[in-house]
Amino acid sequence: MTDLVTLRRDDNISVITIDNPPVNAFGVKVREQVLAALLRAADDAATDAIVLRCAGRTFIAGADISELGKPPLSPTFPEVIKAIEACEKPVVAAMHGTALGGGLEVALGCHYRIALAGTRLGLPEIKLGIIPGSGGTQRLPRLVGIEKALAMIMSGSPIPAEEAQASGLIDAMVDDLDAGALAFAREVAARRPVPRARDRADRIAPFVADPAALDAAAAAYLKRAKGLHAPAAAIDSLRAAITLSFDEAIARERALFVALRDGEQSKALRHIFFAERAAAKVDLPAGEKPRKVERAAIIGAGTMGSGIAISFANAGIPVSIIDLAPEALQRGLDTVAKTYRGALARGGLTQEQMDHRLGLIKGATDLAAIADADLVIEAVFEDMEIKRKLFADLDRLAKPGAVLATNTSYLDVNAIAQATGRPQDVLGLHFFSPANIMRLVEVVRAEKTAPDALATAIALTRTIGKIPVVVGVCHGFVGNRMLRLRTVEAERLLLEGALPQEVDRALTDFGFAMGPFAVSDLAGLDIAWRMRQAQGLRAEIADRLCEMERFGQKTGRGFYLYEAGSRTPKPDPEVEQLIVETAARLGIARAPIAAKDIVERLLFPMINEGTRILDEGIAQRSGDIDVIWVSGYGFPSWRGGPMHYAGTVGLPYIRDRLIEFAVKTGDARHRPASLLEKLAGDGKAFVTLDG
Ligand code: T1G
Repeated sequence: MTDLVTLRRDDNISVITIDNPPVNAFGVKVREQVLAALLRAADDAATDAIVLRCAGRTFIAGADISELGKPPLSPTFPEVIKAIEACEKPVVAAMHGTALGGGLEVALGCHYRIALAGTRLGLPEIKLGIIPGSGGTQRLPRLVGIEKALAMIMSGSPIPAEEAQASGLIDAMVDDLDAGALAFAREVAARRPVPRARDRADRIAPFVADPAALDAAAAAYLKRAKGLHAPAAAIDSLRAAITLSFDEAIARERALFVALRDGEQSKALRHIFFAERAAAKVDLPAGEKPRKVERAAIIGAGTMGSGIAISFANAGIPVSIIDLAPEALQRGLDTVAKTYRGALARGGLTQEQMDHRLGLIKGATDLAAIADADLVIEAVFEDMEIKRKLFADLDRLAKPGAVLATNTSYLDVNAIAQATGRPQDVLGLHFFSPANIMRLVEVVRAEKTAPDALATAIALTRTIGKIPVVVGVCHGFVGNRMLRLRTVEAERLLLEGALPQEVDRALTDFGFAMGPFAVSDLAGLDIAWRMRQAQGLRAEIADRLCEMERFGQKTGRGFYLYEAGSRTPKPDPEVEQLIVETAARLGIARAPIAAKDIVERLLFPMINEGTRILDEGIAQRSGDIDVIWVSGYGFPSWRGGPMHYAGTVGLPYIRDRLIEFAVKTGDARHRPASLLEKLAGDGKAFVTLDG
């Protein structure tokens, strides 16, 4: 036997150990060797019971996701699980770490399940656009009931071992996995027949008697499943559990799983899974390590600063919020406390956790308070002179080797770095608002940023639960630079014939959570207005709305109307009139625009800009751009981000449309980027550049 799976015997118990780092994914080689080990143990006269466990940091974390895009290889998951379940000797799954997806399905095929305290168990398939394809939708409800299974399968979120035990998913929790597993196996070694999940009927009985109850229970989940195929398939598969025989239901589950696995949505979501992980990679020169970060300091107690501070405290890292204005500091600290109280009220954390986290956040009104911080994040007003002056002060006050980060969303990080005598320690950490919730962070690598400073920023942002993506310096970095094109185009569409609600609807139907005009109203129109003024730019409609003091939700009027206390946008005839009059004044003949054309006008120019960003090396991979758009800008994850989506549309079509847009608008930026022309000509997709 090779080293992926080992079989040893401890007296009358055979122990099968999987050792396939990093997460013991159940790839074909592992499946082959587990099956062989199982058959040997089953045949071994000296063995009374079998333990299945894993070495390393976790029990099987599921299928090898990279195998899902390839033809299935034998022995398949269902074949191995069937063999385990059919074994006449008791098989005990001994779990630790994260037992996920196919990993949990293997455990469900075992006759008993025990877990180390701290283990998390779940079926996250839905997050990959698939359903559990190896019995999960059949065996789980037989152990925990339909309602609990529904919750686990539809959310994809793992549950802790305690909850798993309370719900009947596991038989015991242990503090020492090896000793506990052997003891448990000895206890059940003589029991016959072995208990098999497939034979259990008691937990699903209420729904077998009343199958319509499933639809009622499923309705709330399906409502949230906008655009996604997997949730409805999961319900179908659960319905099979209560209306078909076990074997028929297993076949139904497999068919549903295979159709999803081979579909575009799962492909897109798997792309995002790997792209998220790739985006956080930097090659460090040999021997270099990330610097230690034990304390952080945030400068600026605004919405951004307090949100960032909360993220640190949530991860258990002491953090100071510094604001020179005492009232501003107090407001920031109040925001933090209010956020925690809200979470407490919603049951998101305990009083003890809240007290602990609040205790990690200290306020100060003196910059000298950064002296002991290993990482300083500036989140003050977006103004180059203010930032340069601040960084000159940081240079004087910060301890040697501290990483100095700016949260600017547009400005030149090189120029900010030059205000210090230590540009190697300076980089950008572009958080998104609200910073305690949004997971994306653009980690901006400036010209002189040292590799270990960059690695520190990446490691740290991962520690606080964010998704870091490394980008280079340019105006607006990756996300906002692309967004700018969409914003300009959205305005043009108004003048050419669309209304704000039509533009927004086209994008929400595409899968975005919100359309561009609803987003502008939420963010406040005045911010972009001020920025346009600073750059000498004009937006006919948005500028006029600002002149009318229609700043969006905060003034109750923007592109839409908002009734008092409501966040629901309502179309406003006054805005329509403004649009019609402006178009007439500019000599533009308005005509209806189809939703498909709206989507293409908004997204193709962004894809074009994304291509330039790649060509300039501002983003390292097309997948990085996709991660930015999915995790920071609401691009539907099941479309895989703009660059992946471009591949599904076809680059030649996008090129041709861009040429039309350039002619129609007279905007030279819409001429296809040279790299886009090249890829379209060669019949290639962006991923081929990613290596
Ligand atoms: N397959 C392949 N590679 C995987 C993997 C997987 N299932 N899980 C993780 N990796 C790689 C990952 O790309 C990274 O690689 C490294 O492992 C560490 O991961 C039949 C079909 C387990 C909670 O969805 O949720 O079973 O970048 O950085 O933060 O019905 O990984 O280092 O080269 O994320 O400690 C269901 C996915 C599959 C679990 C660990 N399973 N994984 O988190 O490390 S579908 C999942 C995770 C399925 C069945 C169906 C997390 C983790 P690299 P990491 P982490």
